[in-house]
Amino acid sequence: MTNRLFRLQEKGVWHLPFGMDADALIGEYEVAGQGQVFRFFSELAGAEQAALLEQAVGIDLGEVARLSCDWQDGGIGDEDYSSLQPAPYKLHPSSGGDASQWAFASQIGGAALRAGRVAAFTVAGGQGTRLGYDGPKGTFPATPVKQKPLFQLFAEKIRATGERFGQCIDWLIMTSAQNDADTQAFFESNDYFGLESEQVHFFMQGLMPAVDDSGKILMAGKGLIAMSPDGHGGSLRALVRSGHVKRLQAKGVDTISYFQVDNPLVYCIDPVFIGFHLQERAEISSKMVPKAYAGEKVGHFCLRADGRQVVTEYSDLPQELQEKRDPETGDLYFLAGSIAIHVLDLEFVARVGGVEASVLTLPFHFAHKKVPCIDAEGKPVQLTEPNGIKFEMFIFDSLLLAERSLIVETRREDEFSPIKNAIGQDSAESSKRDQSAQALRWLAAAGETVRGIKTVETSPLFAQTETEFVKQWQSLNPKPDLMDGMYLSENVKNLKETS
Ligand code: UD2
Repeated sequence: MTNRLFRLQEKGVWHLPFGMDADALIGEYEVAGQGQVFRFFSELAGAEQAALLEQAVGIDLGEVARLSCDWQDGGIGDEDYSSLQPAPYKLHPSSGGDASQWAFASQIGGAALRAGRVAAFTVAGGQGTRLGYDGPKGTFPATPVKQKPLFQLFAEKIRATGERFGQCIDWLIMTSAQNDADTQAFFESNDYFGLESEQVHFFMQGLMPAVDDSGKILMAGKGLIAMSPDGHGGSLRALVRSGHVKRLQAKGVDTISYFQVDNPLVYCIDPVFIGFHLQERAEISSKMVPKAYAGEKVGHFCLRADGRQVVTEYSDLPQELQEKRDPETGDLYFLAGSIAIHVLDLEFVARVGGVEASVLTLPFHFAHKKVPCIDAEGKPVQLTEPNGIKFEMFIFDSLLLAERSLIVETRREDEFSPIKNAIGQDSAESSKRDQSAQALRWLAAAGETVRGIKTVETSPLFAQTETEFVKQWQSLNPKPDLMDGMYLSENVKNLKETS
């Protein structure tokens, strides 16, 4: 069924796709035991009726019924965790990996970038509830000196990589119904942060209805189904449905560099990572860092007894396994933490996200949450505890569907310091500190003494890696004075912030 309702009213009957009319759709809901969705239909104005029908026609009632049964049967949490082993990964040179392999991978990735085979992809549909920020998370001020919003930082990284490899790199941004308009307006009012508007592509992720414990679809209002985003795993479906997979394939793109909206340190398009991915002919590749501590809120890369790699989320892996140590090294046994950076093969996206992918779809996870809703009288329910189940797909579950996958180590200080919480760990404060620390390490690598300096920011247009930085810095003549609050821009202006 398509999401689009033909907005045609003839003799009082709303005509739906494939010859289905409103009465037939309402009948379908009744047969499925979901008649409550249309309980107040006759009280609604014409436009409200149309809006409800449009919402209803996009819901796959069979899928909702199946998921509700799964939830009632205890969810998908029947994994045999005791048989899990740590997944193997490619060691970073700083951990003993072979530096020559990394150099070779960089050449392969660089060639793919020069050939225009790579697009960038950000999932930005989340609501940022933990951060307590009112607005799309990508608009959040994230950098230590300039307070650049996350979207600007990523735009500059993509621009820098594009300039380096002589390509106008496409950037796909997945939004959700809640933040799409604000996100697009933000880019427009900021002139796309130096990118061409044609290279930035927004599309909305899908929605799923929330249900109560008995599988009944909850209503947010008399004419409004309680819907919520279908998780970042929904991006695969949305990429296909939005037409971007076909469009990218037509222009010769076959590789997508995926990252989340919350991590200012991410190397958005890493030639080495892309090179490894292509060399291994992987369908999905993932970056890992050794977990900082047992309870760190990241997924764990594990190997199942059938040889498949999986990510087991922090909320699923039993605590004793999260804390288990390797008796020989003393390291955490499940050391490899997922930082949600992937490279995806576009054919794989088409296969897993395609409409015909009934067998090959991602599983849904269940979140028991407080879902604002109305009761049988149409009155708002006062919620004291979770009343509903939300369904979400996770991108990393596509590992289970991949013929070939790869995990590559990166250094936390180079690439992972997300902004998730208002204060403390993984907050703007901790991330800004880590961004400054990176710039200071790069200055030290360039031979400078950085004692007494705490806050420094480097524009991605100046350098994106330590190697680039050292080269750039050494080419500066004269060099700027080192000082706290220094900003190294594209052309090394405005070195000292005044505000
Ligand atoms: C995610 C991973 C975790 C680890 C961590 C690293 C999950 C379930 N867990 O944890 O294993 O890798 O990140 O930082 O992903 N998003 C959407 N649409 C949605 C939901 C989320 O676009 O419907 C985006 C969201 O905007 C953000 C990203 O997905 O960019 C992560 O979402 P999250 O904050 O819910 O994930 P988190 O921090 O629990």
